[in-house]
Amino acid sequence: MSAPAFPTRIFSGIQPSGGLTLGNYLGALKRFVEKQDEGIETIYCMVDMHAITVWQDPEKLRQQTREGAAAFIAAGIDPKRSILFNQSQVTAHVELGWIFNCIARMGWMSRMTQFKDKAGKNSENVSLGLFAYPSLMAADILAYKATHVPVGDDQKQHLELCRDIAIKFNNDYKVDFFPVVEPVIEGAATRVMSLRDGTKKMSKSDPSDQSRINLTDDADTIAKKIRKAKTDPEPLPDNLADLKDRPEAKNLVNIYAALAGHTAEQVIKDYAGAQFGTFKPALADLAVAKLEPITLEMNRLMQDTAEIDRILGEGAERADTIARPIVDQVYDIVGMIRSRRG
Ligand code: AQP
Repeated sequence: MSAPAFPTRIFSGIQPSGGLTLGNYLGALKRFVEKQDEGIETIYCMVDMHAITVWQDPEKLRQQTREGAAAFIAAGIDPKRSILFNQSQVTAHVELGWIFNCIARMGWMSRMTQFKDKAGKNSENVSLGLFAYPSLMAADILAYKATHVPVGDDQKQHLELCRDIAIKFNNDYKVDFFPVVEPVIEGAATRVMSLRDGTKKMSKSDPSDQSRINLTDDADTIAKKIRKAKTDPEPLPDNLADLKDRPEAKNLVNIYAALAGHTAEQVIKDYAGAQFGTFKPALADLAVAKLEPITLEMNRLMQDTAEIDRILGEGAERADTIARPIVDQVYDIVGMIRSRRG
C-alpha cells in the first residue's frame, strides 16, 4: 500500500474573544482531547489574531488567552503530546493568510454566514479583518498541511472555504501542495444552543451571561443557570422526533447526552415522561460533576501565568518548525525572491 499523500494531522483553534463556554467545550475542546488520546498528531491554538477582528481590550485579551490555554490543559491537552500555542507567536499564519487573501474570491467571502451574522446591519463599519477571517483560518490549518479539523457545526462553511482555497491554489499553480481538509464534526452536541433561546448558538460574546455556561462558572452558578434555562411546560417525550419543535428542550437533552457520553436517543429513553423539574437537577448534577474538576484545575493553573506563557512559547517554537518550511515553499511556488541572508 502506498503512503497517503498527506499524513493525518489535526489542527484546530479557539478564539480568546471571551471566556470559553460549554459550547466550546462540547463542540471543540472535549473532542480535541479525544483526538490527542487516539495518538494522532494534534496542533491546537488560541487564535488571538482572529479575536482582534472585533475590539478586544489588550489586558483582557492576554488574560483570556492564558485562561483559554489553561482550559485546554485542564480539559486534558498534554502540551508534550499536542502542540499548544497562541497564533500570533507563529508569523507563518498571517503570511500565508495574506497569500490566501489573494486566492480567495470576494464572492466566496461574501457568502459567509458568520460574517453576515456578526456584521449584522453594520457591515460598513466592521473591520476588514472580520471579512477576511475565513482566509486566515484556512492559513492556520494549511500552514501545517493539516488534514482533519475538529470543529463545531458553525464552522462547517469556513472549512468548505478552506477546501476551495486549497483546490484553487493547487490548480492555479499546478501543484499538489495543499491537502483538501476534512471537517470532523461529531458527537451529540455539535451546536450547543443558548440557554435563553434555543434557536441561537451558545456564544462567549453573547451579551447575556445567563445564555451560557462558562468554564469558569462555579458549581452553584452552573446549577442556577440550568435551573433558569428557558424550557416549555411539556414533559420530555419518548422519542427524538417529538423534540423537533422544542428547541430549548432538545438543547438540554443534547447537552446531557454529550456530557454523559451517551446518544440523545438513550437520554430520551431514560427520561421519557419526565418533567423539567426532574430533568434539570439531573442535568445540573452531571454538568457540575464533569465541569467542576476542569474549573478547579484551570484556577490552579492560572496561579502561575509565567508557566502558561512558557508552555505557549515552547508550543510556538514547535509549531514554527513545521509551518516555516511549508510557508517558505509557498513563497517559492508563487514566485517571490527569497535572497535575504540570515
Ligand atoms: N455553541 C457551540 N456549540 C458547539 N461548538 C461550538 N463552538 C463554538 N460555539 C459552539 C466551537 O468552538 C470552537 C471555537 O470557536 P471560536 O472561539 O473560534 O469561535 P466561535 O465559533 O465564533 O465561538 P463563539 O463562542 O461564538 O465565539 P464568539 O462569541 O467570539 O464569536 C469552534 O470549533 C466552534 O465550532
